[in-house]
Amino acid sequence: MQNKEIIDLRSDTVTLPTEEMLEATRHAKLGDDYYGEDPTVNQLQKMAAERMGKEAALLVPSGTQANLTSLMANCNHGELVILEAESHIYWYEVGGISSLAGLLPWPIRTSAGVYSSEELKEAFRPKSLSFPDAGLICVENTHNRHGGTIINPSQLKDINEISNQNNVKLYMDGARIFNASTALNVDPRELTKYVDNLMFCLSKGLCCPVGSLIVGDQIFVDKARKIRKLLGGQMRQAGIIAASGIIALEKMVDRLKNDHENAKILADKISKINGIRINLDRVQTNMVIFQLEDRIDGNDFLTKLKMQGILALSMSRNKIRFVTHHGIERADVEKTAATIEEILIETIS
Ligand code: TLP
Repeated sequence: MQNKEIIDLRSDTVTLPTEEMLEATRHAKLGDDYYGEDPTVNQLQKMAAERMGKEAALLVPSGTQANLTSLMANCNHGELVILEAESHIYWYEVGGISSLAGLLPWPIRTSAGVYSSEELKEAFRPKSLSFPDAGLICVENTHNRHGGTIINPSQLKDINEISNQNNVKLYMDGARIFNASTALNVDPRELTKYVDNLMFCLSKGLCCPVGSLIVGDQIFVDKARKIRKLLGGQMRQAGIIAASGIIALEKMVDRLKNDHENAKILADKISKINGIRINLDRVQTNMVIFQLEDRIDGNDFLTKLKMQGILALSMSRNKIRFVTHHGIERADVEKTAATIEEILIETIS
């Protein structure tokens, strides 16, 4: 049970499995997935591949492992990977891209998480004895540190053209791809058709306790399976994880629009509060990122918020993130906005 004393807006990763998920876990048919014999895992992987319009899928424990495995399956050691400067792979994955995968991250700074064609073309340097070969372009959809912003199909199409022209693959960290497709009101395949492969997470807005899926063509997924084993991610009766994943894909996607509505309401309310700077155009899915003016101490603000039972995440100095999810209702965002106003009136006066 979610602790309703606390309004936890730090992340959608704090969501708990639903009763239906727990029930499905209890009754899941199991087998040893090393031998490909867990029927529940097989069912989930098949569903995931279909939902994303690709040949095959592979269940891994976490989004971080999905990204690392995919980087290694897509690239040769020593190659260069073009990624966004605020991307999760670059910021939050302990540098596994270089320390474990042996790849050179080549970050491009963008304004909202999407490369323009010019920005991307410039990242490709001419072939030279001195330069490493480019192995991959990564995109993140939705983009976490840019505030849950969406890369739409036409932008993906442009990026895809440049990846083809340069003969490198295109990979999507689609941890929250269903937030993107729900907000755009399109089938996720409208987004995935432009990338070679991707991963998406079950353990965020979809409420599963564990799990991410790597999706792509059969050759890529077979390669990823071996790398998963290398990284210690081969599981056995993983049907106990997959059972929740099946419920997530069947039942938890449509409700993401509630989270998006709540995020918009929250953003709208706090945009009117003195001391806060927020770009409402960036509030496209379930995240609300805002900046506190310099005269306010961000840590002090978070402590006061916590004392009122509200948790948020610091993204950098005075930059705060709220994420709406299954455990957050309309009344919670209203209470949050009112509490922020009280704290800032007291702090500024
Ligand atoms: N993101 C977490 C934190 O690590 C910041 C969060 O609370 O948002 N890709 C993206 C775009 C992500 O946002 C995350 C998790 C991951 C990958 C990694 O997933 P996990 O946590 O399952 O390793």
